Amino acid sequence: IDTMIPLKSRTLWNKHQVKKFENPDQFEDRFISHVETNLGRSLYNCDDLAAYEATSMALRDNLTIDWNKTQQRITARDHKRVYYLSLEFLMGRALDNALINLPSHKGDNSGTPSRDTVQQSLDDLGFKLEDVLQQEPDAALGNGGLGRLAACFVDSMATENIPAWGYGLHYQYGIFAQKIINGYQVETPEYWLMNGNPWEIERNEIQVPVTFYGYVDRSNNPTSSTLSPAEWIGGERVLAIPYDFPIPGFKTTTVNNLRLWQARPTTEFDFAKFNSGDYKNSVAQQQRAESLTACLYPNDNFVQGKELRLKQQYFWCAASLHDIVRRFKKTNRPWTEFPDQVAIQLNDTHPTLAIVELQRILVDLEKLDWHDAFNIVQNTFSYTNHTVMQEALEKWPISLFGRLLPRHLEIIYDINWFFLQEVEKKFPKDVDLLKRISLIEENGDRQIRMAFLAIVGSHKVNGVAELHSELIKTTIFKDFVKFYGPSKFTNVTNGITPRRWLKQANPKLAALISEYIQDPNDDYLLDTSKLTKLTQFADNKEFQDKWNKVKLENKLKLADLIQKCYDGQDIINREHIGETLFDIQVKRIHEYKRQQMNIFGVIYRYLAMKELFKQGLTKEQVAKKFPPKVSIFGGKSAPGYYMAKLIIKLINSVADVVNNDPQIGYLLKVAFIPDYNVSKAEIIIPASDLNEQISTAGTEASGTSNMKFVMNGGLIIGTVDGANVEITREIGEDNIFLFGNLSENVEELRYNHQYHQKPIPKELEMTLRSLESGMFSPENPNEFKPLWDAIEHHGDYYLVSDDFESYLATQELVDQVYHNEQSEWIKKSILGVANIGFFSSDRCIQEYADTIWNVEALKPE
Ligand code: 4GP
Repeated sequence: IDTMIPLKSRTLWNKHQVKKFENPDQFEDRFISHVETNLGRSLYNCDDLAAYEATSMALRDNLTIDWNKTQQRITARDHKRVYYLSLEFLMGRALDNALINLPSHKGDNSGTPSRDTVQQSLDDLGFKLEDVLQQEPDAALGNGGLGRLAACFVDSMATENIPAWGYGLHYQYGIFAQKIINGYQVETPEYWLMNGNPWEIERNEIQVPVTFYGYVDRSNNPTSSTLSPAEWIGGERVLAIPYDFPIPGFKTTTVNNLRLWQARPTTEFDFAKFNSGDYKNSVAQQQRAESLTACLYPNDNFVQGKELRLKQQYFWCAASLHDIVRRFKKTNRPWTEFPDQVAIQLNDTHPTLAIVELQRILVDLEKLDWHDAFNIVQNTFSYTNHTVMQEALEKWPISLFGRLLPRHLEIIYDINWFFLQEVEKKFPKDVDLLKRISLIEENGDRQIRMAFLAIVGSHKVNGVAELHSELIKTTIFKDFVKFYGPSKFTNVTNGITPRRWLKQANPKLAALISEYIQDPNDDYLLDTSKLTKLTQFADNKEFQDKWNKVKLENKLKLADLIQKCYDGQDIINREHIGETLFDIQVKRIHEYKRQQMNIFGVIYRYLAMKELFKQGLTKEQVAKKFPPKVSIFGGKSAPGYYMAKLIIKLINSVADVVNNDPQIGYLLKVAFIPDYNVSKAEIIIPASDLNEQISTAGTEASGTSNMKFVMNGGLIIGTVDGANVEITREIGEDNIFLFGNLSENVEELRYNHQYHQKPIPKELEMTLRSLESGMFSPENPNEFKPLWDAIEHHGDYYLVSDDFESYLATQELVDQVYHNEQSEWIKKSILGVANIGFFSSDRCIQEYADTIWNVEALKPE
C-alpha cells in the first residue's frame, strides 16, 4: 500500500494513537464497547459466545498494537527476518494463551492486566472465564506432531524476539472431527469458522495473483536455452488473500505474525465464455478457485499424491515468496544480500516448490545469472526432515507436475543437470550413484524426489532428534552425505512451549512449582533450567503429597471428560481413582506407533486376570498381581488407512467387553476418547501417570508428546526411539521405563521374519487366539484377522512379536513401582519435571537461530 499520510496530518494521527487497555477498568470498557459495536449486542443478549468474542477482540486490540510496533521496529532496524513455511499449524485455542502472555504476573500489584484480573473482570461482568474459554473452537489446521511443532515454534520465536513470520494456508476445514459410531471412526467435516474468528485479520488490501498450467514462451529468447529468462504464460489464475494472526510472546512486547493464505477467484471476466452465453460455467469456474484452500489433507506421515495437493503447495509457496520478495525489495539492497535479510525454513518437503519459485523469480523476472541466482537460493533455504518412512517421502509424477507447472519443471531439470555434473566430477563413472542421487526417479513412472530437491536447494538439512538425525545420514540421505560431506546435515532436537504445555494446561502444577522454587513471576517458563531446583524436593514428603494431590485433581478432571465422551456413563471409579494407574497413549493412530501392541497388552492382562478368577482367586488377590489401571487411548486415523481404523475398532471392542465385565470391575478399564485434539490434550496430558511412546525403534523421528507428558509429571514407558533417547539422558534412566529392541537390530529382525518362521511368544499367541475366537467380535470372528495376519503371516513389519515380552515385563515393573513404592514413583515424576528443561522449544529456536538461520534476537522496546 503506498498511500502515505502527508507530514502535516501526522500530528493529528499521533494525537489519536490507539492505546492498549492497561487496567481492569479499561479492559471492561473495551469489552463492552466490542459487545455493543462490533457484535451489535447488548447487556440483554450477551451470551458466553459473545463474551468470548468480545474478550478476544479486546486482547487482539492490545496484540495488534504491539504487532504494528514490532513490524515497524523490524523494518526500521533493517533486521533479518525468518520465514517458517509450514502447510500445518495446529494452534489449538488462542484466548487462554493470549491471557497467559499478558504482561503482568503474580507479585505485580500495579493493576496491570493479567489473566487473574481479566478473570475477575469477567466475573464482575457476569461471566465465568472457564465457560468463556470453552466457546473457542480449536484452530486445528494440522494433523499431528509436525503441525503442533510449527505452533510451538511460532510461540517460541515471538518469546525469543526473533523477527519471524509463519506462512501457511487458511483452510476452511482443518482436520476432520472424529466420531466413534459402533466402535468405528467416522469422519465429519468441521467448519471451524462457523462463528467467524475474532483472532484473524482478513487483509483484502493484499491480493496476490497465482497462476497454474499454461506454457512456457521462449519467442523473445534467441538462445532458447532454459537457463535464460523465459516467460510463463499461465492458464488458470486465482488470487491469494492473507489472513493474519497475531502471535504473542511471553514477557515481551514482540508480537509476530502468522499469515495464512486463502484462495479467491479473480475478478477477471472471461469474455469468450460470456460471448458464447455460458455465464453459469464462467461463474462455476471461478467458484472452483475457492475450493483450492478448502481442506487440509488428513494424512500424517503419508503422502497421497493428489493434483489438488500440489496446487495447494504451489499456491502457498508462490503467494508467500511474492510477499517475502516484495518486503525485501523495499530495502533497496542488491540481490546478493537477500540471504543476509531472509532465512526460509522448510517444514518438511511440502514447501520445496518455494526453492524453484525463488529461482524462477530471480532468473525469469529479475534477470539474474542462473548460477548467481541458485547461490542465493541455497543460502536462503534450509530444510527439516520429520520422517524416514518411505510412504511419507513426497514424489510427484513428471507428467502431472509438468502440466501444472511447466516452467518449474524446466528449472528442476536444470538444477538436476548441474547437480549431477558436480556429482560426476567428484565420483566419475559411478552410474549407480548418479541414478540413486538424481532428483528424478527413472524407474517406471518418472517422478521428482522432493526431499532430494530440498537438500540440493538448501544450505542446511536437519533431523528432529539425535537418533533420527543420525539415521537420515545413514539411510535415506546417505548418498548426499557422501557428496556434500556431513556438515550440511545437522540435528535440532524438537521442543515444546512450556507456556501452553505447563502453565496453561496444568495451572495447579505450575503454581506448586513456582511456589517451591520461589519464582513468583514464573521466570522458569522462560529459563526452564530453573526447574532443576525441584530436585531438592524430590524426597520431601510434604511436597510429594502436594504433587500427588495435583495429579489426583487432574485425573478427576479427565474422568469428567471421559464421562462426557461416554454419554454420562462413568467408566472410571472415582473412589479408587487415587490408586488407579492412568496409562495413556494419545497420538495419531499408526501401525508404526504400535497402538496395536498396547491394546494386545490390555487383552493379555484381561485374559490373565480372568484366568486367576477361574482359579478361584478373590478380587483382592487378583488386584495384587494386576492392580487397578485405566488404559486410555485417543487419536485419529487417516480416513483411508484401513489398518489404523481397524485398531480403533479393536480398542473400542475390547473396551466394550472389559468395561462391562462385573468380575473385573474397576481393576481394569479401557477408554477411547474421540476427537483427540489440542484442547483435549491439555486436559489429558496433565492427568497421566504413565504414557506410551512405544514405536518400533527407528520409526518415530522424535515424538513431542513424550516431552509434554514428562513436563506434567507423567512417566514414560517407551522404546529406545526418537527423543526418548535424549529424554532418558536428561532425566536419568531410573526415571523412565525403556524396553524393546534397538534400531540397529531392526533390519535383521525384519529379515528373520521373512526367511525364518520364528515362533511367537505364548502371551501374544494367547492374545491373538482370543481375537480369532471372536471374544471381541462375536458377530464376526474374522473382523480382526488382518491384525493377527500382519504379525503371523505378513512378516510382522513393526516387530510386535519381537518386543511383546519385554513390553509386558516392563508393564509389570511399572505396576510394581506404582503400587508398592508410591514415594519412589512420585520422586521419579518430580525428577522428570526437574530435568525436562532442555525440551523447551525456546532452546530449540535458539539452536535454529544460531546454527541455521544466522539471525539475532530483535531487542524489544
Ligand atoms: C512427525 C514425526 O512423526 C514425529 O516423530 C515428530 O515429533 C514430528 O513430526 C515433529 O518433528 N512427522 C509427521 C509427518 O507428522 O507427517 O511426517
